[in-house]
Amino acid sequence: MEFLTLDAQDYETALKEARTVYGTSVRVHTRKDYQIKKGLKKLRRCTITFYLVREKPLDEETLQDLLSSREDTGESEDTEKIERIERDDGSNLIGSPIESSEHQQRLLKDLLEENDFAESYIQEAISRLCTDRQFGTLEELEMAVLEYIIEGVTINHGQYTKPKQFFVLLGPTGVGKTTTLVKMALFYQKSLYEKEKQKVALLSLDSYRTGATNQIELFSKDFGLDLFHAHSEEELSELLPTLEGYSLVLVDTMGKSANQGELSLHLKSLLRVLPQKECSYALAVSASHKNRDLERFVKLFSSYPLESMVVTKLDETEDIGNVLSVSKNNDLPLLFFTNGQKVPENLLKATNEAMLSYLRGFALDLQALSQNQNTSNHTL
Ligand SMILES: Nc1nc2c(ncn2[C@@H]2O[C@H](COP(=O)(O)OP(=O)(O)O)[C@@H](O)[C@H]2O)c(=O)[nH]1
Ligand SMILES: [Mg+2]
Repeated sequence: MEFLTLDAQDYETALKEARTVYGTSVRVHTRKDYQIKKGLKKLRRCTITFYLVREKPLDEETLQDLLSSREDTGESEDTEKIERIERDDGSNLIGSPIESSEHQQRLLKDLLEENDFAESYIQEAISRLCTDRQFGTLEELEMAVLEYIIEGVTINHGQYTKPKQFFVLLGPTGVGKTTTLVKMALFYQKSLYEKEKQKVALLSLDSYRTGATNQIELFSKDFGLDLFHAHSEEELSELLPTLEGYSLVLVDTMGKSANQGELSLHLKSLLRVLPQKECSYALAVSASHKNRDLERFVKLFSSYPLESMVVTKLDETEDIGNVLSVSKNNDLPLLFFTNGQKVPENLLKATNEAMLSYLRGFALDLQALSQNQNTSNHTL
């Protein structure tokens, strides 16, 4: 079998160029992502090695051929990223052909299920991607799935660069609101207000008088953050002139039990004291919650004008499909991810790159693909 190589600015371009010349018979064997220096800049490049097939499924012998020829090259896994997966249907190469529409539906369903996407999400994806469409290879199918996933997610970019003055984080008790707000305060102070010190403040609204304010006090002391407390409308009204002096006030809320925050009329009337036009409401949920629980929390807090979703505890789960399904289903843009208890380290902007890093089961090299995403939105 003859192998051909092609070099381009990125993987997608290389594949497109190969297909322009050879059509759909192109099957990628390996890819190599690397960087070259051009002046002060570093430019990404990608070389693909591919072969051509007749438009019929590869037989077992050809597959073996392919695998052994790859072993013959003796190249190390470090320099060549080999696209190989182990699937129980026997296809084990990214270029493996897809034989039938049932086959492609099964591959799509398996892939989305493996990532814990909701059943309704999977059904919609199948009808959107598979109706009247037959993918030639696993790679084509996976690229379409990735596109579908990424298109379905919105990110609240404005909140990173031009946040409203008050950011109110709602959500069930124990989900990580307080910890996340401290991380966010440090993120904003560093990224937006580094030169003008003390422009970010924390405001703790302990409407239940739970006494759970110790933790936030310790954090603010440790990190030199300004912290304010209010238990009543009067206290909050009195604080407003002082809070006006801050560019960003991150508002911590708390309830007595997982579901009570949103039921608190007291919290609601407290929040009404804030200038509503300057308030951005977000819901904190844990990535380890089941899809059904996530939907329930979105409903419970739906009386607030939620603008975004903060997803905590990504370190405690391997899947992100549940969160992406809920975000899409409720048109709720993503804002931040947290992936551990460490303050301020374990906070990520909800970029496509971060999202891709949590997807699994793909034969495609998602890490390399995510490097091609817009680097201006890099994780922190
Ligand atoms: N593993 C993990 N734990 C977290 C994360 N964020 C917060 N926590 C922990 O979750 C617990 C509850 O956090 P807290 O901020 O008090 O939640 P709140 O009740 O919503 O304010 C604490 O032990 C935090 O350290 C995270 O991203 N990963
Ligand atoms: Mg708390």
